Amino acid sequence: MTSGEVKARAAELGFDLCGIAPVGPFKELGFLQAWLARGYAGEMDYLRRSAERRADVRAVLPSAQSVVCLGTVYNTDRPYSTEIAERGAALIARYAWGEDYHEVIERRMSELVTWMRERGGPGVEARAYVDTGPVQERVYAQYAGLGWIGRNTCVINPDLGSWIFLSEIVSNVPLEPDAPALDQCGTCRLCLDSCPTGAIVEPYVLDATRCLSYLTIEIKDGIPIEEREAIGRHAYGCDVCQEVCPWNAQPPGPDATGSPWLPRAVFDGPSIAALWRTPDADLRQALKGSAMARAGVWRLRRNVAVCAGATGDADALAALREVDEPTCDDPIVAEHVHWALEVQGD
Ligand code: B12
Ligand code: SF4
Ligand code: SF4
Repeated sequence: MTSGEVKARAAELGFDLCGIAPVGPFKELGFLQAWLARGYAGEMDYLRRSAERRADVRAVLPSAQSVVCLGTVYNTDRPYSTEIAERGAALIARYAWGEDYHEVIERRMSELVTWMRERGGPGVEARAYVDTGPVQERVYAQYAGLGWIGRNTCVINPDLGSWIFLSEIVSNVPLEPDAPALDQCGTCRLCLDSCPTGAIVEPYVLDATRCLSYLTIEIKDGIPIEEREAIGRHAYGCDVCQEVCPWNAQPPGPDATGSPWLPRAVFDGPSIAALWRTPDADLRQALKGSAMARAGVWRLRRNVAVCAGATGDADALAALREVDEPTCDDPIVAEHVHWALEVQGD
C-alpha cells in the first residue's frame, strides 16, 4: 500500500485533505507539558491525565510507523459572527451547527481502516481518532503537511483556511511521509488583537481558561461570575480568531446539498431571546446527534442566560422573565438567570 493509494481512497471517502506524518519526538509535542504547567488547561483534567500518552503516538500503538492525517472542511456560506451586528444575536461556533463531526468522521475513518486492512493484510494494526483520542492532532497535521499551526493555534491550510476538523489513523504501515507545512503567518497579528478576552497570551499560545470556547463549553457547572460579562453574545464556542484570519477571507464554495455541516434550523442565526423561548423538547431534539449534544439543554440555557445578562438585550431579558420550562428550574441555570437580571438592574 502506498501513500498515494491511501490519499486517493481518503478523497473518495469525502476527506478534503490527507497527508502522512512520520512518527517521531517532534519538539512541538513537548509544548503540552509547559502549557499544562502554566495552568492553561483549567478544568480539563483529561489533558493532564493523558499528557504522557499525548507525548508520542507510540504510547497508544507501540508498533506505529506512520500517522495518516485527515482534514474535513466544515465551513458553510453563513456569515461570520464578526459580520453580525445585532446586539441580541446568539453566536454559536460554526463547528457545532450541524451533525456531530465525531460520528460523521468516525464512519468515514472506519471505512478507510477497513480498506487499509484489506490492502495490507491481517498484520495491519491501526487506531483511528477524531478529537477525543490522546493525540496532539495539530502537531501531526502540521508534520503531515495539512497546514501550519497559526498564531491563533489553529491548523491553517494555505488553500482551504482553518475551518477544518482534524482526525488521524495511527498505524504500523510504513507509509512515505509528506513534508511538514511551513508557517505563513508572516507579520500578521490580527487574531491576537481581536480575541475578545486576550486569551492568546503570546503568539501560538492560548490560555484556555480565558478562551470563550472553554468558558461556554468546557466548564461543567457554574461559569465564574468575573468571566460572564466577557462572554457577550457567545452562546456556544467562539470563532473570532479564525474569522479575522486572512487565510479564511476567501468565500466558501456553494454549500453541498445535504452537507452535514449546514446548521439545524434552531441554530441557524437565532437571537438570544429565540433560543431561550425554544421549549426544552425542541432544544433536546435539535441537540440530538449534534456536536453540542454533550452540553445538554440545561448547559445551553446556562450560556444563553449569561448572554442575556452580558448584552442587556431587552427582548432576551424579557424572555428570561417569561419562560418557565423545566430546565429553567435547574439550580445552576436559575442562578445564571438571577445573575443576568440582577446585573441589568432588574
Ligand atoms: C483542549 C482543546 C481545546 C481547548 C484548548 C485549545 C488550545 N488552543 O489549546 C479549547 C476548549 C479552548 C478549544 C477551543 C477550540 N477548539 Co479545540 N481542541 C482541544 C483538543 C482536545 C486538545 C488541544 C491541546 O492539546 N491543547 C494544548 C496545546 C498545547 O496544544 P495545541 O492546541 O495542539 O497547541 C499547539 C500550539 O498552541 C503550539 N504551542 C503551544 N505552546 C507553544 C509554545 C511555543 C513557544 C510555540 C512556538 C508554540 C506553542 O503548538 C502546540 C502543539 O504543541 C484538540 C484535539 C486534539 N486531541 O488535539 C481540539 C482541537 C484543537 N480543537 C479544535 C477546534 C475546532 C476548536 C475551536 C475552533 C472550537 C470553537 N469554535 O469553539 C476552538 C478554537 C480555539 C483556538 N484558537 O484554539 C480543532 C482544531 C482544528 C484546527 N484546524 O486547528 C481540534 C484539533 C479538534 C479536531 N479534531 O478538529 N479546544
Ligand atoms: S476562540 Fe475566541 S476567545 Fe478563544 S482564543 Fe479565539 S478569539 Fe479568543
Ligand atoms: S490571523 Fe494572522 S497571525 Fe493569526 S493565525 Fe491568521 S495569519 Fe496567523
